Amino acid sequence: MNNATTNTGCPISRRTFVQGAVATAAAVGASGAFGFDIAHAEGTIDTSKPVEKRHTYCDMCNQVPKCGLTAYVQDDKIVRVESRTPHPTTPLCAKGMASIQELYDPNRLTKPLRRTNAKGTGKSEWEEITWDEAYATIASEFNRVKDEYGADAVMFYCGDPKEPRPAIQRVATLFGTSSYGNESSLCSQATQICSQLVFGRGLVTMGVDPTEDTGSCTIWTLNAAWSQPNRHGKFLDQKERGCKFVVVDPRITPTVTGLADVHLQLRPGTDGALALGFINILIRDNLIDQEFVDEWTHGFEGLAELAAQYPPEKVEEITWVPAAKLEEAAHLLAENAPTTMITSAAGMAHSSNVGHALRAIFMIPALLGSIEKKGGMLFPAGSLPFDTAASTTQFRERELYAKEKFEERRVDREDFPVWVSFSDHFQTAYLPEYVDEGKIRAGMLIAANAMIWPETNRYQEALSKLEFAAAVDYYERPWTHDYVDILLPAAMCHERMAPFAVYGRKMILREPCVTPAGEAREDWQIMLELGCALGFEEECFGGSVEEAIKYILETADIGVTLEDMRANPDGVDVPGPEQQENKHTVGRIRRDGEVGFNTPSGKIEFDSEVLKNFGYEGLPVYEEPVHSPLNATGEDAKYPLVLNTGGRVPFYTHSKLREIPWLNQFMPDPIVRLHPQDASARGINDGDEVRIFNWQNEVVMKAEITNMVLPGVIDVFHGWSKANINLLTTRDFDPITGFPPFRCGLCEVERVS
Ligand SMILES: Nc1nc2c(c(=O)[nH]1)N[C@H]1C(S)=C(S)[C@@H](COP(=O)(O)OP(=O)(O)OC[C@H]3O[C@@H](n4cnc5c(=O)[nH]c(N)nc54)[C@H](O)[C@@H]3O)O[C@H]1N2
Ligand SMILES: Nc1nc2c(c(=O)[nH]1)N[C@H]1C(S)=C(S)[C@@H](COP(=O)(O)OP(=O)(O)OC[C@H]3O[C@@H](n4cnc5c(=O)[nH]c(N)nc54)[C@H](O)[C@@H]3O)O[C@H]1N2
Ligand SMILES: [Mo]
Repeated sequence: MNNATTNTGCPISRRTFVQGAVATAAAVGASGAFGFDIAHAEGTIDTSKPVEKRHTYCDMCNQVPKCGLTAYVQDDKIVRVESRTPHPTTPLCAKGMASIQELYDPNRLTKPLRRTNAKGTGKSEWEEITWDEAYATIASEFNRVKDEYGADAVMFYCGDPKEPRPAIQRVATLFGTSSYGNESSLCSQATQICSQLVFGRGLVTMGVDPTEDTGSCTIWTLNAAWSQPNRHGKFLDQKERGCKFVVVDPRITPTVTGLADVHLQLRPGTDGALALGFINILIRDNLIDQEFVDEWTHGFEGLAELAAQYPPEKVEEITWVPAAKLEEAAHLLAENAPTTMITSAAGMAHSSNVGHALRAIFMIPALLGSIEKKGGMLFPAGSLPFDTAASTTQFRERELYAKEKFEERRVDREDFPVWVSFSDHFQTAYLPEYVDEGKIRAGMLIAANAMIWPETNRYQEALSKLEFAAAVDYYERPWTHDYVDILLPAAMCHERMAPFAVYGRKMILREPCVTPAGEAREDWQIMLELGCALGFEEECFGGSVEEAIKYILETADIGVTLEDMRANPDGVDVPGPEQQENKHTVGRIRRDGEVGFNTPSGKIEFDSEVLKNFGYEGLPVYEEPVHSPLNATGEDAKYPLVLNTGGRVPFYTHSKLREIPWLNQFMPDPIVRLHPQDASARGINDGDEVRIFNWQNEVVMKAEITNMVLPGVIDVFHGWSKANINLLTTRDFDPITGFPPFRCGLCEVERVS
């Protein structure tokens, strides 16, 4: 199928635009014109009493833009929230504004609970217990499993929330287990690994946003308008200044309509072929920076041979992107080199061939000589010594991890050796297998959600088979907590201190704005107290979060103390080195101080020596998604629609926030977006109930008919407990990264009569 005629000028459906606009209006109303009205909370601002303004940062989207939030506090209660200004990331989106409704939701967990009926046998029943009882039970179960099977049989796991992670990793390492995992197993780590393979350095530490020097920016997946709104604002500023944008996305999103000079609307999962198409044109038309390529890259001849097999016409057949559009995009990038940069995100990483596809994408700016150039892809120099959740390697006990050779014992060693080389947390893809093989027998699940894995039922089964599991969350989530023995209440962002925030070279302390609800405690406190119960009283600072932060500041060794941060609530600026171009030419990129890049060849690797060493193909070969509509045979031929899942919506984060009145009004029910052609071929009208099914399972949702999606592709948001689309996604993991193909499965849709 060729969509040259169908994807031109189709506006996004009016309904979708209106939804976004209303979400914004509600957020403004929440703090502005309509005053205070929290559906769940009691009270409004009592003007006869003093109101104190306190500051924190929001974590409603689990991410790390850490948008500034100002809380108005009366009698230890937050009565209003608004954006903190000035602040490095502002303003708050609709989710941040609505955070007050989650904070005061009467359904929040407020007491530690112990199960009184059998796991996974219907509705959970619980009894209240004290924190001391909870810690004592967890410690005794973990120590029992450790004594019988070794520490690695105890898993510590954290979901998408980043804030709790340093404390979890510290306690896991002190306890002695190499089985620490987190949701990066299907989020950002594929990008990190592919960037490491090509450049010898992870992309998070690279300047992945356009700057005022950038001539062209390719947004290869990423719908920041909905997934990171204040980052989108920065893209819009660059657009206004004159930066040109290419957007690669199968859907017509607000990011596309707001930014794209060229939109490449590809079939999901075909990014690798599209990237080779770019490379083909750049080489064919002599648009590459031959001098840079000769001096600083490795494997060019092989790459050129591979790309020669992907002329634009063939790429059109595979990807459905019109050849003329691909030509236009490739030339636009070349015209702006070396101030050409590419940014990417999870959207395209969810495919069974991401390990090669993402590498091919990263090779494009390298061919154009845009690496280590201002306005291109510049590795920052001299970053502060903190990770995304503001902790140091000393705090996370990385020395102990290395000294005790945890890496050699990791459960994922055999399955994902490349992953193991670049990640100090295990790839959770084969968790069900590890449980079945007896390698993992107990678990501590912080901010975990079983519904995020493909074939969710396999993971729920695995959790229920654990000899013992405890979870920490804001809410009881039956789809996960029906399989645990103990459930602990977590304090929300407005109620906690750790971690502080780091924005470039600015550090801002967080202090709790109010006392936590009921007996809820913040994740760091819970982990440190558990660490004490496990016998690490001194290493866990007697359970004190404040002492932990002092230790982090001490080990960062940058001369900033807790007192300094308290004295400067708007932030402490730490002076740093100037940005510098071409650092690879003066030995400032490689760890050993030699010139070049931190790869085995010392160069940017088109042909990966690391991959070849592990027996993989070194060049970025293209492979069709495991279940593809092209030449489908057998069972696959019965399911002609591409199943594209997980495209973010502005008002929900994964499975979260469905309970928030200010947010759930915009999408009260799960919807599936279908192109008008596919809908009419199946007699489906807008708003009809439809069955989405494949060989694995089925779910029921409402149809939304829209030109936002390509014909032949359907779009479904994940995280609905009443219609979990991950019952239909498959465990066909990418062999290099272990990532699942959330974005490119197969299915059929029919009307529920
Ligand atoms: N089909 C499909 N599946 C996907 C994706 C997709 O695109 N398509 N995307 C994948 C990606 S990129 C990701 S990151 C994952 C998301 O994976 P998860 O993070 O596992 O998803 P959430 O639904 O946000 O679940 C977080 C849970 O933690 C709780 N929680 C939130 N914040 C905190 C906190 O600070 N402390 C504690 N103790 N609890 C907290 C919430 O109440 C919720 O129950 O989903 C993945 N799954
Ligand atoms: N409101 C909200 N914000 C969030 C989240 C949330 O749940 N809700 N989740 C957070 C998390 S954990 C993450 S990882 C980020 C994700 O951030 P984004 O990557 O921006 O999120 P998505 O909307 O999942 O994907 C971006 C785009 O990728 C496109 N896409 C889908 N399949 C393909 C493909 O095969 N190839 C290409 N090139 N593009 C494809 C989709 O159409 C979508 O428009 O968002 C974060 N921000
Ligand atoms: Mo993610």
